[in-house]
Amino acid sequence: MTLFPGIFQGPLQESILRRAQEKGLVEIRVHDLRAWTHDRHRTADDIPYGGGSGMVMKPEPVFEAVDALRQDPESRIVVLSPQGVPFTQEMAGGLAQAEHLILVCGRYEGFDDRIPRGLGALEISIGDYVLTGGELPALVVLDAVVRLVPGVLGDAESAAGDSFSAGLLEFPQYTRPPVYRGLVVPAVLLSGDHLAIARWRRKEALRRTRDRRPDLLERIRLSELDQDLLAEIDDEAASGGAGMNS
Ligand code: J9Q
Repeated sequence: MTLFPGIFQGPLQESILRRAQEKGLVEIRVHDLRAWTHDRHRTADDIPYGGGSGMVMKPEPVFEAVDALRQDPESRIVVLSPQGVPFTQEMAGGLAQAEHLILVCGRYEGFDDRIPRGLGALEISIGDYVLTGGELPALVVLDAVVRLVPGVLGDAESAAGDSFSAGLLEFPQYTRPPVYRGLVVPAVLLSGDHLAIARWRRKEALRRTRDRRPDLLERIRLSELDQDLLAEIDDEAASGGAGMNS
């Protein structure tokens, strides 16, 4: 449910979201909230009680839309909002189990708080940045959820998808050609030594994760090998590795 249904037209008609619908695995409908307004100006928002700047989404259109669209008590209602709980892969997995989801998009200043409270909605944020509305967050949630619906991904794609949930960032990937504009593919990947490749990949995944997402590294249990690999990385830095001159 949105005040800007046009935003959804492109993304729903490409790639995985398109294929999932074509295969009949999901049905996605976009509803204009203004269809549930009753005044001449099709008013969906109003000034905040208590004063302040900006406008607040009115409860009536949202409640009436949900009343009309709710299929059964099992329908899960999601409100996209900067005040929501952070969206995770785990939540995507939970939402993918639902028979029916209703995603409610609002504009920036937010909803009358009776909307999420009264609807028993799950309030979700996709991250800490300022956006103009919940439409792009809703598409993010939709993409993450739909690809977890059984049958949506091919076998190759499903197998590959697992690695983020393993808790580390992905290792660096390369494809042909072996040298491009003077940039080389690490020699080990061309060596055919599968054990050495697996070790290199684990090491680079650890390096990246510690550099870029130390929060992730703290959440997983490191094996003896992992600890050795991290120690090797530290030694490289000490003895003048990448980024050091001389
Ligand atoms: C509705 N910034 O931001 C991050 N997750 C959701 C949002 C959001 C926003 C504005 C309006 C949702």
